[in-house]
Formats: sequence, C-alpha cells, structure tokens
Amino acid sequence: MNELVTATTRKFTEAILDTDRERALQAVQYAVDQGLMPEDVVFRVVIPTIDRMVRSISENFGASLAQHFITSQIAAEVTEQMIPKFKQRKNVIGHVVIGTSQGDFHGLGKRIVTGCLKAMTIDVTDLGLNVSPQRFVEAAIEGKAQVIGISSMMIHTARGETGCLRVRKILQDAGMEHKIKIIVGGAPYRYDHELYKMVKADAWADNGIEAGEVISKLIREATS
Ligand code: B12
Repeated sequence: MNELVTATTRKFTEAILDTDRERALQAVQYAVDQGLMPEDVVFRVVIPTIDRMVRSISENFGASLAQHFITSQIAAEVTEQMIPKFKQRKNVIGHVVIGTSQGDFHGLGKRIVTGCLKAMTIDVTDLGLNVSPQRFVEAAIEGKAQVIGISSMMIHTARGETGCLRVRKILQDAGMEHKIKIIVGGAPYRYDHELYKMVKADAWADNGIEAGEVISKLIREATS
C-alpha cells in the first residue's frame, strides 16, 4: 500500500502543479479503485501535499499563488468527497463550531479543517465566512459545543478587536470560559507560533490533522 500512496502522491502533486483539477481527481479515484482507503487518501496524500505546497510558497516561492489556490480548492473538494466513504466511524467525541473571523473571506483552509475533524469523529458546525464574535459564542452555547474554532488568514482579522480577542471577552462575561475552549488557525499563526497567546486563544494548530489532535485534547479539558 505504501507504493500506492507514493505513486498517488506523485500523480496528485504533478496534476495540481499543472492546476489540472480533473487529473488530480482521477489520480485519487484510481487509487481508491486500487484499494487505497479514503482515510489514507486524505491523511497520507492530500494533506501532506498541500502542506508541502504551502511551505514551498512561504520559503522559496517554488509554487505560484494560483497553484496554491487551485491546490487548496482541490484538496477541500477531495476531502469532502472522501469523508462519507470513511469506513471506521466511531462515536462522536465532541462538538466544535468553526468559522472565519469577522471581515475574513478566506474559506478554503476552514473547509479542509472541517473535513479532517469530521473524519476524526468530531461533530462540526460550520458557521461559514465573516462570522461575528457574538455569533461564534451564541452558536457554541446553542449547540453545546466544547470548542470554538476561528480561522483567520489576515493579520488584522487575527489580531483585531472583532476576532478572537472579542470572542474571549464574551465568553468571560458569560462565565463560559471553562466550558468552551478556543482554538485558532490560519496563515498568521503559522508565521508566529506565539500569536495565539496574544489573541487569548487556548491553542492553535498548523493544519487539519493537528487541529483534530489538539481539539480532542481541548474537548477532554472542557468536559473534565
Ligand atoms: C486563496 C487566497 C485568497 C482568495 C480566497 C478564496 C477562498 N475562497 O478562500 C481570494 C482571492 C478571495 C483572496 C482575497 C484576499 N486576500 Co488572500 N490569499 C489567498 C492565499 C493565496 C491562499 C489562502 C489559502 O486558501 N490557503 C490554503 C489553505 C488550505 O491554507 P490555510 O488557509 O492556511 O489553512 C490551513 C491552516 O492554516 C490551518 N487552518 C486554517 N484555518 C484554521 C482554523 C483552525 C481553527 C485551525 C485549528 C487551523 C486552521 O489548516 C488549514 C489546512 O491545512 C493567501 C496566501 C497564503 N500564503 O496563505 C492570500 C492571503 C491570505 N490574502 C491576502 C490578502 C491581503 C487578501 C485581500 C485583502 C486582497 C485584496 N487586496 O483584495 C483579499 C481579502 C478578502 C477578505 N476580506 O478576506 C494576504 C493577507 C496578508 C496579511 N498579512 O494579512 C495573503 C497572506 C497573501 C499575501 N501574501 O499578501 N485571497
């Protein structure tokens, strides 16, 4: 199976470097037909490929922003297609509400994280784009969520007064801080690993897989 993962990763990477959506989807479908588990498609092919692409842009501009954009769209699409085909569905371990911060319309990363969380049997309510701090908290309380996930792709939406800082304040005022944890993610946090503390989040995560791991821990903390 390792050879199939390697061969699929190569074909998938070549296709997205050519921004060829059809070929990328075919490479993935071929792998599934050959017996690769949909879980492996997401966690061993799609996510590592997109992470390499993101690193390549930020470190040496080896990939263009257009490639980055198309890759992200394809990755989000493949992840969403694969989730219903996952075989081992265990009991749901908790509930997360997720959205992009107010003023932020970058939704691809959030879609991928949402897909990964569902795959890891975490129930997710996606509040969409441009979500106000009040809406995050109201939705979390209504849905009995243990975690609020805030995606911010721009520095001002991550650090500004209508993002995580305000969500924290509303939670504090409502006395809900210990019951509802906050996780943040997106480009600004990838560049500054201490930024999550400055915006008063409980944690941050670099990608969808890490998000699942960190959120599982936060759910345990919120329910203990
Ligand atoms: C695609 C893109 C767009 C698209 C968005 C399309 C869409 N539907 O999402 C469009 C063209 C619309 C766009 C618009 C703009 N953009 Co833009 N965009 C990007 C670009 C190239 C890629 C973002 C992306 O999709 N990445 C791919 C995904 C998969 O990665 P990701 O989002 O980082 O998500 C991963 C992790 O961060 C993490 N994660 C993400 N969210 C969360 C949430 C949680 C809770 C957790 C735990 C983890 C997590 O997991 C994800 C999966 O691995 C970035 C450049 C970059 N290097 O990021 C610029 C970028 C974010 N954009 C930028 C700017 C300036 C803009 C505009 C203001 C441009 C303009 N002048 O109009 C507008 C703003 C619109 C708005 N108000 O939101 C700047 C921000 C600069 C800054 N320092 O603040 C960037 C960094 C480009 C740059 N270098 O200048 N953009």
